Amino acid sequence: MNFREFLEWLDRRGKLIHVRKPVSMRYEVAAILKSLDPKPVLFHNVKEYPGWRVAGNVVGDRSRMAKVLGVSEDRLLERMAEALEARGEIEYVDDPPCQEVVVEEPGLDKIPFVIFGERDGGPYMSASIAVAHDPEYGFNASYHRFMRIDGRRMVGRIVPRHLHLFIERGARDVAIVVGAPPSFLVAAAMSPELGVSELGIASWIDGVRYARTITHGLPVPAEAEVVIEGRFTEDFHEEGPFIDATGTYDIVRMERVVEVERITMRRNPIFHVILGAGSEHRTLMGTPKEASILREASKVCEVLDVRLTPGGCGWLHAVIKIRKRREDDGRRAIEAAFKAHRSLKHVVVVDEDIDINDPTMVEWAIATRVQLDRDLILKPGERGSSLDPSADQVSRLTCKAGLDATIPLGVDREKFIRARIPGEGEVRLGELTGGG
Ligand SMILES: [Mn+2]
Repeated sequence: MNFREFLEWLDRRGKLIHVRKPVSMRYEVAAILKSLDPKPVLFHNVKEYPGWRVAGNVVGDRSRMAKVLGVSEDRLLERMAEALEARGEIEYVDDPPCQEVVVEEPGLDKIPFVIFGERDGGPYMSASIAVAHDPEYGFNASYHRFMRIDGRRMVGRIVPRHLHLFIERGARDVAIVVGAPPSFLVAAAMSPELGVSELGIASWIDGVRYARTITHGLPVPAEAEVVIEGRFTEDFHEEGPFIDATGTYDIVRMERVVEVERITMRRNPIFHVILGAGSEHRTLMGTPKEASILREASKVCEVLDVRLTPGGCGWLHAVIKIRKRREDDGRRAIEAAFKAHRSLKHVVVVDEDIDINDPTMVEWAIATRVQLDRDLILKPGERGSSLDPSADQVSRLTCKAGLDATIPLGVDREKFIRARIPGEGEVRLGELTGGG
């Protein structure tokens, strides 16, 4: 399924909100996406960019992500963990839809970049996936926001992961995909080990096929809406501020400038916008990490489920539900979670009777099952997320902590189990007030 087919699928189910009134890419689109979050929205008329449509909040929740992976929601993490291990082939097609329109004199000022907030460093694209090649490690696909500098140049935030390494090793050619097939949106959000291609994972998920970019022959999804072909230059430019997953402004950094060489697109293109700190951002970013934690912690104890919680920005806080068999299962799960997700800051381990989708229940477990001198693991001086304003955002040094909120073994469990009142949950207000 390609990007517009996914929107059509949402539309058939009555989920897609069509905004036909002209809207501005300066604040207005972002404000609407935020107000309607996580509902998917298609903007038919953007004031500054005639001819474009813009879509946001697309893969905005777990059920939509499960649909992309072809499973029910309860199998989402399991399937995602399988995808992380998958090795798919990159197959090419001729005459790809993503090259229906070829712009040889590219002007980034004609592409609907967004201004999200008042302090934004410039107009941004946020659903942009960079494809690059390394002779030893193959093809990599990863999300990077890009800020427009002028008609030919932009600057992206290249966090020190695979693409960063490729550039250090000499890679300069880049293809930036916007409006990718959902399986590619999901695969590019994963962090398989170096040398495992996210492109192969996308084709494993639902058979995505690729086109070769005209300028450099890099593989991009054949049915992508827009492809920006360019090069990383030797120039650096300020990047930021930008509202990131924490909902706070990320700091300004000097980043490498990309020069655009050619733009290709489908006819009547749809530009994808990911709202920073919105549900789509957090779902795409966080769910693959939940799967990584599930996989790693399952090596040391029986893990039933994992969530990166909304209050923890879908990134910094994990809750792990286990079936406890040994006294140190909680501690083992905590250590495994930090190993699986390097940006994780706080993790809470709970028993199987706790609903990990309910923050109140998780807090209740902390309130009634924890003694901090026994159950808290503190890990100062660790390298964590660059997004956390309370940490050192340059060195990324932070204090991590794990909390084992499981019931100790060898105690009277009855003391810890939530008491139930017979008939609770079955009361119908209408029947009580109906009179008679
Ligand atoms: Mn990678």
